[in-house]
Amino acid sequence: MDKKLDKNLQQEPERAIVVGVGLKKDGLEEIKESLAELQELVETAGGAVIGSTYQAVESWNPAILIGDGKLNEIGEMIEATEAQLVVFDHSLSGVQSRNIEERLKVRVLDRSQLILDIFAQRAKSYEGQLQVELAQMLDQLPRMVHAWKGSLSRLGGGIGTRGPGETALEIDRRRIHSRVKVIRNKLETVRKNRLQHRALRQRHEIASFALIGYTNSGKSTLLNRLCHSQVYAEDQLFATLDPITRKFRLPSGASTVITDTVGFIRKLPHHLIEAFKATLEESQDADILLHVVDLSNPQMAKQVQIVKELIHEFGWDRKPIIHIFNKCDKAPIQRRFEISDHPRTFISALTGEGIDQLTQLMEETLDTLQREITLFFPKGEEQKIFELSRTAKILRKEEASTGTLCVAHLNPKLMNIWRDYLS
Ligand SMILES: Nc1nc2c(ncn2[C@@H]2O[C@H](COP(=O)(O)OP(=O)(O)OP(=O)(O)O)[C@@H](O)[C@H]2O)c(=O)[nH]1
Ligand SMILES: [Mg+2]
Repeated sequence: MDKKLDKNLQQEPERAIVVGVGLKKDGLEEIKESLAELQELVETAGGAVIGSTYQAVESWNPAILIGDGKLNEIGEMIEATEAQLVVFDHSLSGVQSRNIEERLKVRVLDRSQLILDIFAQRAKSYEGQLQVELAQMLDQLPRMVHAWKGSLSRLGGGIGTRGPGETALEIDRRRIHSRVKVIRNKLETVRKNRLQHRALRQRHEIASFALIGYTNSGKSTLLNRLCHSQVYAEDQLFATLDPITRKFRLPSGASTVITDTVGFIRKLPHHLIEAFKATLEESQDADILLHVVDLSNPQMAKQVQIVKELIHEFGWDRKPIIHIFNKCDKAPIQRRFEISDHPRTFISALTGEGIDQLTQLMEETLDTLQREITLFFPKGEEQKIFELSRTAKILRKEEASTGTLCVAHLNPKLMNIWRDYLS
């Protein structure tokens, strides 16, 4: 399957060398796994990986991140392979990228910049594009500060060296700051619109699920399977960027919605998380999270851990989570025994295996969610209140001239049954 983006199909892919780097104390395994993923990211961005190397360091080198010898070795690789780009699997400060670029004489990127580049290519919606631009600006700002400090120390500072550099930098920084402000304002407007839509949905008390999980785990494929939709699902990282919501009917007939959103990845740039807050809010509002895991991926355990850490960071721990182990069709059966998460289900979004059990589990989990709901029974229909009291707990009743207001504990299934009376 072609992993490149349409835009790059016509062009010669950029020739890249990827460099894994980590601290010795974290172990080589982590460096290698993350590097394999970086390679996929480069391919997703439209590049061709023609060389790869890694180093475990005792501590970070503030000037060039890695060891001097390693950098020379990369220089030799570039000569031998005619690489045009070197991508580091760790964030680089402004000083570090500039020093490395000077030494290697090719373009240098770090993992964050690469992910941002993919996002920039993927963003289709107005909001998505604004979010990516914001992330890029936020990513650039600290690099500029460091580059400036670095250049001062390199020049030895002093009279005559500071003025122009500082002014140029200050102008650039001010320009970025004001652009950041403009984008934030625009995003706020989009967000308000979105909130209005959501409020409407909540007024109708439609229960909602959010698909979350590591990138490429099969979230969009599952959405398509459940909702008979045809959203973009591909064997590439970050196929989905903009959140998509589709209607979904539970086996009992209750109407719900499912939202699919951007996938997670290790070392996700923090600016991206901040910029994508609005998108992530869609998941934040869901009643139940559907954590989709690629059971067939050799790095499954690590991927689950990353997603759990992010769930914690976003404060979603208190939401009910269904763990969905996907790609059963191609995972070795014994992998199922490595799992301890509950509630869980094993499926294949591709073949449809286990989908009935999943929808059953979604229904059962929703049933456990009770909410305080206000219903209104017009004059003449008060006998319905007795009917309601047989299946739901009525908390309060208030008589008015036109009918009776009732506050009751309802689960989504009951909400659906009583939808005509929801006030
Ligand atoms: N064999 C197999 N492949 C699957 C299954 N589910 C999804 N895939 C494949 O996995 C790849 C990724 O699927 P997506 O649905 O795009 O994954 P995603 O989680 O939405 O990915 P992002 O949007 O990139 O975060 C596609 O090539 C799917 O065809 C499955 O159950 N079995
Ligand atoms: Mg997707």
